[in-house]
Amino acid sequence: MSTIEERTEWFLQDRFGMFIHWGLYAIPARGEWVRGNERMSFEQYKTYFDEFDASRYNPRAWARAAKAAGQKYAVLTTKHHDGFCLFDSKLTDFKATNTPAGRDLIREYVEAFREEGIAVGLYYSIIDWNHDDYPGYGDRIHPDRDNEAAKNKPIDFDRYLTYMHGQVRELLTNYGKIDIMWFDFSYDNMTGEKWKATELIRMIRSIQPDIIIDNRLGGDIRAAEPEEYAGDFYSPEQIIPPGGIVDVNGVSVPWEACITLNDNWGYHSGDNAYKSPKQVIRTLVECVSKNGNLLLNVGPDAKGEITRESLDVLAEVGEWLRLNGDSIYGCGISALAKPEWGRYTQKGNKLYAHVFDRGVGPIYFAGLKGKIKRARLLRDGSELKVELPWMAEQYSDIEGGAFITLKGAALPDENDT
Ligand code: FHN
Repeated sequence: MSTIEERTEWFLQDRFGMFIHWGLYAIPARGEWVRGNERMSFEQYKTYFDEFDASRYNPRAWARAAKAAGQKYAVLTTKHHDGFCLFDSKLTDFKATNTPAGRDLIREYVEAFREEGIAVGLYYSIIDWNHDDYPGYGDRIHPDRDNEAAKNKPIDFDRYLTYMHGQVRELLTNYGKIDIMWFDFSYDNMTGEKWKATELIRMIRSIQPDIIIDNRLGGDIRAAEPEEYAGDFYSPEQIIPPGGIVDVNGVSVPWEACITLNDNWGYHSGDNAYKSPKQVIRTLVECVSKNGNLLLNVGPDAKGEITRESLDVLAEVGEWLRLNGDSIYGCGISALAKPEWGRYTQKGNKLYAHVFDRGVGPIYFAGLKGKIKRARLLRDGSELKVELPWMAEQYSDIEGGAFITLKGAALPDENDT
């Protein structure tokens, strides 16, 4: 069997992906937790099932938007906590092929993104409010079990696990090569073997040996001997871990920060808090400067369209990456201390300087005296005169990430001035 390093090599090269949360919840347009938060009964929620027509769903347009944004992989929700399946599962009737949409939305997604050369990931919620044998948890009990009688309804959790494992098998058998399996999420004592996670992981790897899997079945990828189900990458959410993520030996582990483009995962009609292109670029640079990936989320509307606001931000980020992508793809952490004015990313002996907070006067490069072979502005390839330790005045702002070729791969000594 391949190692985590072998399986994640392409993933750590690609660095930037598109997360997509889409489903029935886009109709009420109050986020993907709307059924749970508002304790909707099945009957209430089924009204959305009966009208879901995906009439403007065009996954090729989604794939082109991701490509234009410089995103090299994507992860789409196949089933969220509400239990609604975007794929033609033989194990349930609560699926897109039984709605007015009448289509296997996952098949179309996989085909469209592959045709655009984008790696495909599938998100699958191990929480399922729609399944009679799923217990719900904590104060987020199963929406249908909000009353005393329902709360004490007998369930057969093993029957739920047979269903859950069966659907994962369907997803990894029926749609060709899948690059990422993105589970969501373990909690409290519902973790690890409570999901029969070892059995599940072994089944997955027997069907798709090269697939990479996130860490949300439980276990700890940072442990000296991680559980078999601990996955291949860590998935911090709405946060960039301050020092990146390392194992007990201080060695970086693969990680990916999943972050919303506005404030919601699923479509929310009142949410206009979109991050600016510059904020997204800085977030991406920060992730890569700490050896991490960024999975940036969009929530398409009830008809299947990514919002105009999202598309505009993605397009501008893509233009920056068109000019500066060498400082992101295949790059990672530098041994140099973080400079006051921004961040470094590095690939071999190429150091990339991202200036975020330029003070007055020239830019100071601590520790690089006598270490630089040449310096260029990525945006236009122009030469940067570097009278070390100062960078000449003409260097401007983040849109022009610079690269500096270090003499040999030797990194400067910390005490160099
Ligand atoms: O509850 C979900 C939430 O709706 C969303 O899917 C995020 C994305 O990572 N995961 C869970 C919250 O951690």
